Amino acid sequence: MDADEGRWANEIQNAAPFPDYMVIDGDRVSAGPRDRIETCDPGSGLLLHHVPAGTADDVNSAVDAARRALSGPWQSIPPRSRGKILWAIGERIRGGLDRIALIETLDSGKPLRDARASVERAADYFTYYAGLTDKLEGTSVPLGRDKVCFTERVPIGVTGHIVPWNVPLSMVARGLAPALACGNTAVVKPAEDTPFTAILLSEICLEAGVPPGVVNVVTGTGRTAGKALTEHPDVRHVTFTGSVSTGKTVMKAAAGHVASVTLELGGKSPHVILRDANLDHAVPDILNAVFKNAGQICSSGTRLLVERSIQDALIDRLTTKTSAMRLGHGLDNPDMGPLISSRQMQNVAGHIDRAKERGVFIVTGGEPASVNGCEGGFYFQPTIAAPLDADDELAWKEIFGPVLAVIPIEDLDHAIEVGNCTPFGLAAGIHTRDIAKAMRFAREIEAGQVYVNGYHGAGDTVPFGGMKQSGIGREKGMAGIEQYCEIKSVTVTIT
Ligand code: TXE
Repeated sequence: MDADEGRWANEIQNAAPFPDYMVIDGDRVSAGPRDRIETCDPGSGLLLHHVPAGTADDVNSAVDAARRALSGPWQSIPPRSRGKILWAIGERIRGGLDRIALIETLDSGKPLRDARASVERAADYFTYYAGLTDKLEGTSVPLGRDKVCFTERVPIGVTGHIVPWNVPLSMVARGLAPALACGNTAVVKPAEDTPFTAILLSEICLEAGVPPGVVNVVTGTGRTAGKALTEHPDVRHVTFTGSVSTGKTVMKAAAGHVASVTLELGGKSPHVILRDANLDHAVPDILNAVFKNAGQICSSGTRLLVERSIQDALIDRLTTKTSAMRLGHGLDNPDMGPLISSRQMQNVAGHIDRAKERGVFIVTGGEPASVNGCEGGFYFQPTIAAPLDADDELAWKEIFGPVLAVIPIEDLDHAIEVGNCTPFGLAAGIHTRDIAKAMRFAREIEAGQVYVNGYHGAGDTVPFGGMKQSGIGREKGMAGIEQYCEIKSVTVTIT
């Protein structure tokens, strides 16, 4: 072991113990004779620890526990008290921020400052939805003198949450907090690569007063544990974030027992730069939109649609900044961290190699990167490909890595046409000083969220979700509640 490898081994040792169990009905369930799934630190490639490879039987136990908890003490806790428990979860997450963020960085590779921000975001989801528990009111419907009709919002029941690896804790919290606020119970299946913070969160829930069985975590593969969860007839709603193809599988499985779904899938979001844009402001925003989390964000601004007259100047400025970006281990707070796994690195490299074979010009980057002291890590250079035809594969396929595809456009109409020409409809951004153009873009672009002069400009209180193949349903904000309640009407005839 060389000195640098020794440093990362020490960091991992200091962060231990990692939670290596599932949480079912409030109990820790360790691997025992089951297979285990190993997870590693993407920054160094070193083994972190392992978790149980949960089976269909584990999922059955967790769903049974969640079903019992639904009709148990959870239901008799008044809404305001439920809100206090959610608030306490948020506070406990904040109290554990240093350790949770450290584990999130080691497990996902993201820079520590981003891990800290996403742990805070997770806490914010709980405090936001804590305030809603006693405001989930119904309506009354006028049916005439001899009838009284009212509606109430009731929980759906057991909810399944299948979570990806790119923003692990915050994505669990994004679904779990509104699900609990509405009085549901939950079974969470974290991603194979990043299981630890979901387990920590389930224990925080117990400490904050959530009764056993309300929040269960089954670790394991998508093929086994994920599949069993989506096919379970007692799971009434599935919240899934991940790839389009797995999303379709999840939707089919849920259809088997007519469960509802929230799907947050892929994207290839257009970021339009018109010639009147303030480039001093746009350049850092473009880079943040595409390279944050090493490009592993579904809503990243990966397609840069640039008005032709400013294309060369803008590419020069982006290239200078991009080639100076510092890659490194997440604990060193670099400009950009590693990709999640060698599999993801090979995916990204494959896209770029095929593009090069087609003759696509890579302005900067385009290769796996070697980072001093992190030789085992999964780093890829921040990459710009320009200029691209809108129908080149690199310009419309999701890559989920640090790759910016630059496509020249003639004017706003052309930008809208090119912007809408993918199967996705997740996010879109525009930089312009012309408010009329910005508003027309916002109206005509097919995207669940539009950012004007500041990508990723919203937050956890703003509804988030996709159009077209980017998904179904909305998470975050008030809209996030809708997925987790049923509306029941009661009509009384006055006799
Ligand atoms: O995703 P999967 P993967 C995209 C991104 C990435 C690609 C592949 O383009 O390159 O997906 O990543 C669980 N039934 N996104 O393979 O397969 C799995 O265990 C039930 C976009 O990681 O979608 C994990 O917990 N569950 C994205 C989760 O689904 C199943 C975030 C996601 O895995 C399952 C991540 C099954 N049959 C990747 N198969 C975003 N929208 O933010 C797998 N899973």
